[in-house]
Amino acid sequence: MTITNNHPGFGTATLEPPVDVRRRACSADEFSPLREIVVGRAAGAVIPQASDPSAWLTLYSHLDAGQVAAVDGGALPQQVIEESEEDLETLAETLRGLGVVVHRPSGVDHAAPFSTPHWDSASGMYSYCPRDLTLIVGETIIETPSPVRARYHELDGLRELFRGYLLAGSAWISAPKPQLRDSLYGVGRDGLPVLTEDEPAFEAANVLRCGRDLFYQVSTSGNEFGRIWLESLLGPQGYRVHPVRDVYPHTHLDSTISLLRPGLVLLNPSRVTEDNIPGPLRDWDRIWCPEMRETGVSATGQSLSSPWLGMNLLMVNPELAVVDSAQHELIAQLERHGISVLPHTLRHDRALGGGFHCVTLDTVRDAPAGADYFG
Ligand code: DAV
Repeated sequence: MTITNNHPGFGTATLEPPVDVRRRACSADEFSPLREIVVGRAAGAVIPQASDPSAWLTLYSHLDAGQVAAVDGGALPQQVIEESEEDLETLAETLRGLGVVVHRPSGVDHAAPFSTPHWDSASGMYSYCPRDLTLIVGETIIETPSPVRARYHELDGLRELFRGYLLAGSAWISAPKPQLRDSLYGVGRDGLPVLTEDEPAFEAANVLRCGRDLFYQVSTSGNEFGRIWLESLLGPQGYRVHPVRDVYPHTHLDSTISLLRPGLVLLNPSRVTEDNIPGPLRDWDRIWCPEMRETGVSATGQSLSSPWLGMNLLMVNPELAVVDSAQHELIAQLERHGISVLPHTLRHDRALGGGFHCVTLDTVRDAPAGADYFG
């Protein structure tokens, strides 16, 4: 679609999507055949200072105040950035080779400090995990209200792309801008940080999509208020938002549950039990994820994620997955269930806190929006 604005005195402005945006965003689940995707970038990544309560809460929520005081943020070693860029480009090449249109975030200066009337942030964070902050539900692009202060401007890197999808016919909305005041961050009796219910706050990676049904994990990166907001938006459109509580308290859902295809789910046996498995998934066949092969946390000596990042896989279609090449047992299990695997590596996945699901954002999949997989 080309739109021309001929306002007198302002010359002519033509609104056109970027050349690689030819259709609207449309992505309704985690497994239908992939057509377009964003692959993240490591360049410019900065780890937020843990002295910020929102960074403590979402990056180091397993550490108490004493332990987190010893953690350093800041720019990552150049080698980590370069090797991660190589690995992401290899992933992008593989996907292109399968006919998938690959978008990349544009450059953002994540090192720049910024502030609001309520707080200062010493830096931004990164464009490594496009999954984290944008939730695509059918043809609607939803910018989610991350509780992390350093991530406030992160979606600048996807703005050009979303502008293109809007011109191509997608809806593009943002949740109420969170204020992220100090009162959003508390400390529990165990000395670990908690997200309060001050305002709606959640990250897109707290959510898994499955047609008409969405699973929303209540955790340090998503509160009940955020779930209520999402439900207020999607409920009237016929979606069901299922809360996932008491399964995993730290951040995202995608190293705990992976939806592989209709009727088949991969579950993290250290977190999911017969008692807490989300109701709609009870009738699905399960693969209990085998023990992860420990891949280490690389040059930084610090980790933003658990070893279970190995189950953070990307489904290309219901018969094909991109999986960490080190996870031989998981790969064998998937193959036994008829899923072929493209083994890939992200050498610094744990240092940067993102596996193949995290470092991608599937913007177009061939799936009927609103399909009912549980009806
Ligand atoms: O298991 O450490 C990682 C989630 C990444 N999106 C974990 C959570």
